[in-house]
Amino acid sequence: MMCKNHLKVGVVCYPTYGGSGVVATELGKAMACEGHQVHFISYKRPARLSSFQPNVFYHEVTNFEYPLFDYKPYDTALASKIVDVALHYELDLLHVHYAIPHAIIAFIAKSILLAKKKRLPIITTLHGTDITLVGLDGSFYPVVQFSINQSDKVTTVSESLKQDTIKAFQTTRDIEVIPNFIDLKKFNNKPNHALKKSFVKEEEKVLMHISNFRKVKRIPDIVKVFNLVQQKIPSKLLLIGDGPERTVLEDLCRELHIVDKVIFLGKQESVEDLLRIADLFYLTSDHESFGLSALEAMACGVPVISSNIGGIPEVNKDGFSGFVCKVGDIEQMFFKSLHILTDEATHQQFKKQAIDQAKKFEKSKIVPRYMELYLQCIQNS
Ligand code: GMT
Repeated sequence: MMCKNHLKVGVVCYPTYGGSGVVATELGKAMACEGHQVHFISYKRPARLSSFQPNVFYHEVTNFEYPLFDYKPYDTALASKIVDVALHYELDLLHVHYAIPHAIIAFIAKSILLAKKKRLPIITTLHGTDITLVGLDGSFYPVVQFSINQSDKVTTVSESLKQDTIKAFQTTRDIEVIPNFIDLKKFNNKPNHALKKSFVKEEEKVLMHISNFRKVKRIPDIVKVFNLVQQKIPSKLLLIGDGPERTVLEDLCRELHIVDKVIFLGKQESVEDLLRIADLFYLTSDHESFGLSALEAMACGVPVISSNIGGIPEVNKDGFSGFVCKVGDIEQMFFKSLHILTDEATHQQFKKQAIDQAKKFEKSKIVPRYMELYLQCIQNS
């Protein structure tokens, strides 16, 4: 198996707007560029898999309608699809992203395949809330713990998430830290004055946040910081994405009388175009295993004001690519924003350093680490 030049890899991920799906898709596409055959298995075509690429296959998990099912048994359908794809395409391994429910479904599929005399090693990549939030809930905990221990290889996207996993799940598996990565050809600081002019006047700054607007992101903190900043520096806040917190945010903007200065852009495909027009990016979460959006901003030359939680300090270097502040400390975030924005030379220095920091996570440095792991996994199975 080791001397095979090209692997056949199955990838299970969430197709939705979110970091774990982005990492899974970009990794799969990078592997396909190297000539490996990559089979994505999900309930919807992943967001960043819209255009055709050779060696990339997509297998949709369809749900069986039956009046008895109040809850459609997606997990069973997913396991069956994995078994079918693994047998039909002779997969060498399966890489599942986000533990719930993918790791346990992978284990079930692997067991079924073993009964059919087919080996399928499993790599599970833990992305964050599958461990720090959802996985800790009693309704999932024993299954998550078991499925992590049953995976052939386990990776986390930061050292912080590795420590959280060991602490919370007392896992017996070795965990390898492989951080999120960035394509610096796609995410760069090429200016787009025309696009910037469509949002702000010449003298105005653009502050930005991108996420799925979940509570964990603490976006009201960003609005409150912006409210203070805009009283000192002419600026606008661009909020990109959508999710359960949207109405809370709209209400807050009305309450603070800043509706004309906060622009909600909804979900966007090419975030790199928008990031390039930003002067400062915010990621103020109270749980964050890595913070891919912060890395994307830094790669576009945008300094980051972030919280100090989870894996964020491994990405955003305090005083270099931006500032790392205490969760919920609006005043500190406000002062750090002013420090960067009020002096042009300081701003330019931070912009350059943000790119330097992002270079540490260049795709070409990180993707080969997954490849190495794939080969080890196949060799040991
Ligand atoms: O951050 C999100 O809301 C999406 C979430 C996901 O599971 O898709 O992202 C997680 O995985 C990303 C990719 O590894 C990380 O960069 C994010 O930090 C992590 N989110 C959290 O831990 C909250």
